[in-house]
Amino acid sequence: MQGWTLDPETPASIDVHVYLDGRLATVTTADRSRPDVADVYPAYGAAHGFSAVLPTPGAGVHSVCAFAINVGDGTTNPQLGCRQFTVAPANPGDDVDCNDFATQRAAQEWFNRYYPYYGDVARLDGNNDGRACESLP
Ligand SMILES: [Ca+2]
Ligand SMILES: [Ca+2]
Ligand SMILES: [Ca+2]
Repeated sequence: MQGWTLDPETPASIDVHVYLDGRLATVTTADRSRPDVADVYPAYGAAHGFSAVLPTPGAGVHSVCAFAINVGDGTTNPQLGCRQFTVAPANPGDDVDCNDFATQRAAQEWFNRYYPYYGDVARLDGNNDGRACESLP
């Protein structure tokens, strides 16, 4: 995640806290050169850009939010932005068969997890009707 921020009280670089799924993931300082910011706010200089690298979360939908940490006056840490993103699960390949599952429901859950990304990668739905392993209880 990247951007820029400054606090009107100071030309100094301020901290940015980045939250992943509601938990503090990275603390960084917005001290990278952003001449375009200095063009708009000459009194504050250019050292206000940030770029945060996050640990890669597991498969699923995640949110990342950045907050500028206030200095001096003010009591809130303004939210700079939030973004949702999806991490795809790794391709499991054709490593399961219907007899690896006890129930149709379990097979269906497996199927539903991977189908959006890789299709019927393990061939659990031979008749292509979206229902995996009909023969299971
Ligand atoms: Ca302030
Ligand atoms: Ca298979
Ligand atoms: Ca089927």
